[in-house]
Amino acid sequence: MSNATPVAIALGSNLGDRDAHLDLAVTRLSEILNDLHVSSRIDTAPVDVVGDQPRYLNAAVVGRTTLAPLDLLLALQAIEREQGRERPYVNAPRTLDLDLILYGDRVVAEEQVVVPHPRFRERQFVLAPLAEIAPDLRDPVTGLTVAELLARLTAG
Ligand code: PH2
Ligand code: MG
Ligand code: MG
Repeated sequence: MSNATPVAIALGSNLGDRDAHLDLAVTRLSEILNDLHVSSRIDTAPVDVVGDQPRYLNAAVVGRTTLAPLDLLLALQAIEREQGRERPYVNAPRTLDLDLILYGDRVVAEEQVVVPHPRFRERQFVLAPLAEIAPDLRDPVTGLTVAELLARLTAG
């Protein structure tokens, strides 16, 4: 559906069979998004976490949706739960994390939905895979493309 909104989603896993969790996520995302493009996977050191945590497997997808932002978010959370996601504390190790990064050019700051993701501009583990599949996608807040955000981050 070409009039659907382009969205970007970041995937992360650092608990259990990381590849299997991302495989399932991609299968489910292909069921709810049109025109899905999937990045390669990168093994990354944990960022902003307390204590010793396993390394992450990160990836990104872009696709198109007619779901409203909150409905998309609820769908992502249902996929996380299907993979046994638990939330014992902030940034705890997780089987699967699906973060809504961009929803077209919409800027939403509501209690349940915040998009663009507030920290994605500082996160190489989000920008690098996203730049591989959608370098020209634009952040509505800074006006910069994903490729420009990544260049800015790696230059700084
Ligand atoms: N996710 C976090 C916190 N830290 N570090 C890496 N490398 N990859 C992540 O996906 C990640 C993280 C919170 O969601
Ligand atoms: Mg996250
Ligand atoms: Mg999350």
